[in-house]
Parts: sequence; structure tokens; C-alpha cells
Amino acid sequence: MEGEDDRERRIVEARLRLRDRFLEKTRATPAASDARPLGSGPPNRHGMPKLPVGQTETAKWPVLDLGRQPGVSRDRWRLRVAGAVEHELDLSFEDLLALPQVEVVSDFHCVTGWSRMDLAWKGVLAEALLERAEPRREASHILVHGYDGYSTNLPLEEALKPDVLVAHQVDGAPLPGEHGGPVRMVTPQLYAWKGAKWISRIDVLSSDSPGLWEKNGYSNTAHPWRNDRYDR
Ligand SMILES: Nc1nc2c(c(=O)[nH]1)N[C@H]1C(S)=C(S)[C@@H](COP(=O)(O)O)O[C@H]1N2
Ligand SMILES: [Mo]
Repeated sequence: MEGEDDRERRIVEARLRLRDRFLEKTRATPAASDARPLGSGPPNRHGMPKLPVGQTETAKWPVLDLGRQPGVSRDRWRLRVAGAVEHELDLSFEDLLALPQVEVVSDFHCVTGWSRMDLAWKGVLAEALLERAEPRREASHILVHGYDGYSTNLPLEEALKPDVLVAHQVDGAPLPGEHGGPVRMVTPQLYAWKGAKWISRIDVLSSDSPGLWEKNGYSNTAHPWRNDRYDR
């Protein structure tokens, strides 16, 4: 049987390999590389201005879904990571809590024009899940699914950013069902539709495959700091 130390070393090595493979691409993504991002307000996270162009700050937090909230309990919730990986994962809520927990404060920009600022998320880095699954050489994208039938796609270099979480708490409380609880993904450097609520599966792919909104006219890349909302 593999010992704790061996397993830890394997995870560390897998993480470093994954970082190495995507470091340059991550650095070259718009949020990180634009010298003059589009927006206004004092500079804050990632050296960006506070609000991306065309966004208005909201104090309350709207709920956006497909008209159905699947109502998955913590007991029934599972997350599979499958596809072009060495080790498929099938995690329970308890398994998720056993992984390293991180807290990240970030902003939430909906493509419809509202931004909810300073949400304090707690959960597991998407990177931490991916490193455990070990994407194969050819892996380049993920397609993330929700229990409501939703899907959305991301290139690995976006998914590996240090604020992309698979989150189960927000502002110190369990993530409410209407906001995707028990567990959702958040992608603070992209429009919020890229974060699947009620997350059920992450498919690791060797080519890009559009999700629901991406098939229906939304931008594939979804960079708020470039006003990159819809297909042009
Ligand atoms: N599973 C699922 N995830 C989803 C959606 C959805 O309809 N289903 N809507 C997306 C959109 S368009 C946005 S803006 C955010 C909204 O999250 P909220 O309802 O917590 O504000 O979730 C995204 N993730
Ligand atoms: Mo949205």
C-alpha cells in the first residue's frame, strides 16, 4: 500500500507538473496580462479596477438559474472528476472537507450587468482537485456540470487560477441552496456563468467543448475586464 509520505510527494509532484505546464498560459490570460483593463474605480484585486466596464454594484445577491433548483442534500451530493485523467475522483461532501480548505475573498460579476463585491468563499481549490486527478498530457479544457443539467467550459489555465474554488461556504455560512449549495464552483476572474452551481461533474477534455450558454451566444472566453460578454 502507498504510504502517506509517498502519496503526499506524488500530489506535490503532480501539482508542480500541472503548474509548469500551464504557468505561461495563465500569465497570458487577459485578467493577468492587460496593462489597461477596461473599468473604473480604485485598483484592487489582481491590480484591476474595482468594477469591470458595464457593471453596477449590487448590495443584494440576485439568484440566476434555469428555473429549477435541484435541491441536493450534503448526504446525496457527489462530485466526479473524469475524462482525460490518470485517476478519476468520486468525492462525497466529507471527502471534500478532508481536502485542504482555503478562503478567498472575491467579486462576482454577472454578464447581465450586476456585480456582488467581496464575497468570502471557503472550499477547495479547483487546482487541488485537478492535481489529484492528474490530467493526462493531452488535457486542455474542462466541462463542468451541475445537478440541474447546466454545463460550462473552461480552459485549464483559467481553472487553475488561485481563486477558482469548489466552494461550500460563503460569508461564514453554508452555501445556500439557491446560490448553488451544497457545493458550487466560482471563477472570480471570469463572468459568473463560468461557475457551475450544484456542481456534479468535472470532465477533463483534450479539446474545447462549449457549455450551455457558450452554445447559446455567450462568449467562450468571458473576460469581464475586456467587456467580453457575447459572441461577436
Ligand atoms: N448549475 C447552474 N450554475 C449556474 C447557473 C445555472 O443556471 N445553473 N447560472 C449561472 C449564472 S448566469 C450566474 S450569473 C451565476 C449566478 O449565481 P447566483 O445565483 O448564486 O447569483 O451562476 C451561474 N452558474
Ligand atoms: Mo449570469
